[in-house]
Order: sequence, then structure tokens, then C-alpha cells
Amino acid sequence: MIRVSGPDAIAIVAPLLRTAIPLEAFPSHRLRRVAIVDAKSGERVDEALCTVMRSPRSYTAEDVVELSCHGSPALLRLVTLSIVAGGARLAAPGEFTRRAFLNGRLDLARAEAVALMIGARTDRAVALAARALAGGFSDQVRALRDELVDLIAGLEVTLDFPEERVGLDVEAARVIVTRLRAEVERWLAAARHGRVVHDGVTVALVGPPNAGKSSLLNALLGSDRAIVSPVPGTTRDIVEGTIALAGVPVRLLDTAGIDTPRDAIEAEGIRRSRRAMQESDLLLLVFDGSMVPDPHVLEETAGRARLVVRAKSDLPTHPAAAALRDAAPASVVTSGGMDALLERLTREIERCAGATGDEGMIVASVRQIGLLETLLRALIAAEAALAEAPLEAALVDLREALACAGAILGVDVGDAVLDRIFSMFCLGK
Ligand SMILES: Nc1nc2c(ncn2[C@@H]2O[C@H](COP(=O)(O)OP(=O)(O)OP(=O)(O)O)[C@@H](O)[C@H]2O)c(=O)[nH]1
Ligand SMILES: [Mg+2]
Repeated sequence: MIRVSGPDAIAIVAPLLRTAIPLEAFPSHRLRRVAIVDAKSGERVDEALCTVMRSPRSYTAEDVVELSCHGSPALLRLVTLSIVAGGARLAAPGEFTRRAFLNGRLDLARAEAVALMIGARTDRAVALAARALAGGFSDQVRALRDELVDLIAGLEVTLDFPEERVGLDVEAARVIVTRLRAEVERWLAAARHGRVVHDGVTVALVGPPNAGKSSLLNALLGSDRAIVSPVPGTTRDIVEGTIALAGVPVRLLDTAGIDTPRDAIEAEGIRRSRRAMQESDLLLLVFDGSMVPDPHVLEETAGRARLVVRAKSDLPTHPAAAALRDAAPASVVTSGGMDALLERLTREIERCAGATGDEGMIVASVRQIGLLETLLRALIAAEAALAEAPLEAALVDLREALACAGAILGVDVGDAVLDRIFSMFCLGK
């Protein structure tokens, strides 16, 4: 689909179309069949569906023409270049959404929800983004902002006319701030969980060489992604694949077995394993259940969120391996234990994403979460200041909280912030 937006959109696209009625006379928001022709030769290039959406009832609030062509990239390039030759220019990433924001069609939190929707990789992430797009989070922040405005105004009056008891009582203000603080704490927790659902979690498969890590990766992915061999030290580079568990994208990293390296290549492989371990949320610690488990990897990962797997459970279990605490037996040969392992893994992922369910879960951008954190700090400071400090100190904190709420919605944010946000969109959105 090719989208053209701006006051000249109709005039620029019109010469490229053969239509029963002129494009200028197209009824708004109606799909019509058109022929696209080469501007110079007049030769037919494609048949397409065309919609005109007149300002202000369009995504950008400007005149918009959309052409749904046959999906060949070469054809789309040809038509796009003809439109550009007619006086349009290529849109920057996220520019349509940026115009929608600048023209007041969306607040910034909802504009960012568009990017979250595009980046959603599971049904659950889609559902969360849909709610943000519908304005759920924006509405909550807007209500908070209104309360802060009332609060600040009330306290300003108290400050200016201390004798007359017309403003807001300090104790009453403190009760309100405490309630708002608790609310923002809840949002932040919900947004952190939402982030896990959206971004997913990273799980590294680690353990001694030849333990069956790559075999397990392949079994979990349901495809022969990594090379498996009886030779210890087969895997050197990180091999990865993604599955969805509990509606959360789970990035699985297969790593080189951790042992004393025999050469420089193995040493580099083991360095990469350790880096993968660092950046993972959860470790799958894989041991060959038919052998004595190497205690080093166990010690090295103590204190990390991990799940121990006793692999090759179809072979006779070594007594030392049987003693591994809480280990999940699994065999990729017989598939025995694989379902139970998946179930335990799913439970771990749910723990990361918050088992509270999606009710009340928020998906927010990293920028919004950062602002929520500052907002929370400002409210905590205001709460303390209202208890003891002069009123002026509390007002400084409350004004900072107000600025954060405004920034989430996009009130008074500068071009630099907008550039950063919309550069993360893909083209055409
Ligand atoms: N019997 C049996 N053999 C297995 C099982 N899983 C893996 N193996 C065998 O164990 C050997 C090592 O498997 P890999 O998956 O390559 O082990 P790895 O941990 O990735 O090894 P490195 O990459 O060298 O660290 C191969 O010969 C596999 O066929 C299993 O569940 N049962
Ligand atoms: Mg391997």
C-alpha cells in the first residue's frame, strides 16, 4: 500500500490514475478501483484500489490518498517514484504517525503504541499494544495530570493566602499524593511486566561440553537449528532461535560448552557463552545425566535464575547426576520429560512476566517507563516534603511530577525527543 499525505496529495496522485470520475471528485473514505498509468507514456502499470480520505478525517488529519497495488516491490518502487516525480517526497520513518501527533490526532503515548503494535511478536503482546493504542494508558496518565494540576493550584493558593483557609489543606494534599504515589508504583510494576511480554525473555542453554545443549535447543525449536555431534566442543558461536511460551517471545541461546579451552577458538567460544549468560534472564543448565556433573558450572551460576536439566534421561542415570537438586530429566531421543520441562520453563517465564494476568498490565515504551520512574521519585519526594519541609519544596517536586506526566503525553516535548521516538518506527507508518 502506498500512502500519500498532505494538502497536495490528491493533485499529485491524480495524473497517475485512470478513473471513471476524477480523483478530485472521489467520495471520501470509499474504496474505488483505478488503473495506475505511467505519467509519461500513459501506459497501464497496475490495477489498484484507491481511497481518498479528506482532511481532517484521516490518520494524519491531512488529505490522504492510499493506493493498494499488487505487492511486487519493483512495482511499488515504480509507482512511488512516479509520485515523488509528481511533487511528493519520501516519508521519513514514522512520519505519518508524527504528523498525526502534531495535528492532535494522537497523544504521544498512543503514537508510541503504534510502534509497540508493529513490534509485537505474540498474540499477548498484540493485545497489550491494542489497549495502549486505544488510549488506556493515556487516559490514566491524563487523569493523573489533571489531579496534579488541581493539587498544585490548591497548594499555591494556600501558600499565597495562608490565613484565609481557602486553599488546599496540607494534610489533605499529603493523602492525595500518597494515593497517586501508590498508583504510579502499580503502573510501573505493570509496565515492567508489559515490557517482558513485549520484548520477551532471553534464555541461555549452558553447561559442560557434550551435555546435549544443542540437541535440546533443536528439540525446543522443533528444527535442526544447531549442529549436534558426539565431539565435545561442537558449538562455538552462539546459535539462537525464538519460541513463544505463555504468550511471551522466548529467545533461546545455545552456547559453547564451558570447560578448560583446548585452543584459541574454544576460548573465544567460552567467552561468548559467558557473555550470553550475562545478558540472559534465565539459564537452562544442561548436564548429561549419564555422567558425573561438572560442579564448576553449577558454582558459576549459583545465585542466577536457572533451571537444571538432566539431559539424556533415556540413558542410565549416574548416581551423582541423580543427586542434582530439582533437575528436570529430559531426553530428546524418546521425548520423555520434554513436556514437563516445557511446563517448568513456561512457569519460570510467567514469573518473569508477572503471573497477574493481562488485566491491568500496561505496555509502555522505554521512554515512558523512564518518565514513570522520575515521576515516582518526584511524588515520593513531595510526600516527604509535605510531611515536614516548607510547602515550596513540595511544590517543586509536584511540578516535576506534572512535567513528567505531560512528557508521557507529549505536552511540550521538543523536536529532539520527537526525532528520537519516530526514528524508531519503520517506513510508511
Ligand atoms: N541418548 C541420548 N543422546 C543424546 C541426547 N541429547 C544429545 N545426545 C547426544 O549427545 C551428543 C552431544 O550432543 P550436543 O547436543 O551436540 O551437545 P552440546 O552440549 O551441544 O555439546 P557442545 O556443543 O560440544 O558443547 C550427541 O552425540 C547427541 O546425539 C539424549 O537425550 N539422549
Ligand atoms: Mg552444542
